[in-house]
Amino acid sequence: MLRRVSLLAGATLLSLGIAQAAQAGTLHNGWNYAIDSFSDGSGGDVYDIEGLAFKATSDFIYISVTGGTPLAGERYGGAADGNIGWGDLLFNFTGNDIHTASTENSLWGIRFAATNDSGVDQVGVYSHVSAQAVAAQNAGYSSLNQYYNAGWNRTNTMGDLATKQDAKDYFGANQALLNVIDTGHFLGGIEFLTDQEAANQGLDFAHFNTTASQTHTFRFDRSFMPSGHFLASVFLECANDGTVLEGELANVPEPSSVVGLTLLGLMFGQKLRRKTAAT
Ligand SMILES: [Ca+2]
Ligand SMILES: [Ca+2]
Ligand SMILES: [Ca+2]
Repeated sequence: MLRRVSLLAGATLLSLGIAQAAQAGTLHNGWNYAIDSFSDGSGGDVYDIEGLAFKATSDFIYISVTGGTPLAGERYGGAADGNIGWGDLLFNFTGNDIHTASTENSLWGIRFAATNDSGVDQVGVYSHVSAQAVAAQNAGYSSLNQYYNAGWNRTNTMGDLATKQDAKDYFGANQALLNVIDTGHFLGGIEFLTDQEAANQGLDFAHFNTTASQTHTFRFDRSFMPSGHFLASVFLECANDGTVLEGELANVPEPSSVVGLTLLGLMFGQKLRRKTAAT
């Protein structure tokens, strides 16, 4: 029994170590950042995304986006609903391009903007997601090629996707850009953090000299997402800007269970020693 407990505690500690080592991307203060070009927002600052950041603990996944677009979007007469705002965040753990993953309903999606044109009703986290493109009804770009041909290719135009070709391979060159959830399985809600609460969690976009007027930070239960390597993308509804973060979600155990197991191991050890001394 003692041996089994010690082995378990050892294995748990080992996976904790891996969790800390395996985060990809630009790390700062425990967050993984994808910093986007500050000058690739077609239509000006209000349509410019400056960064996407990610942090995982044993209990929560934290996400933050910064840019010029308010959470409730911007009024725009040319959009079917009179408003252009944030699309949904789409997580892809499959290693395939986003169209393939969408066709297979194997994306995860987060609707964080309550007034956008998402295909699902509730704000929250979804698994088994297929995605759809809503730029057409939001006076936007029909494809990545159209966006690039309009002159918006800059350094870091697609965050962690380094080259134009990488972006075309992932999103398709001439296909409509998938930027909101179409269908999915609702897992649960998200909780927004104030800027102060986000700073308390170590969020620090200013380290990368961002100057965007809006930062939207939220968290949700760690158990909603699997472990593994992922690409996460977010576009505005009009596809006037978008970015991609590459990251890794490791299997992180509850710290309380590690402490518990270690204590249990110590107790068993003491008991055994006492028994040995008595005989
Ligand atoms: Ca940008
Ligand atoms: Ca809209
Ligand atoms: Ca961009």
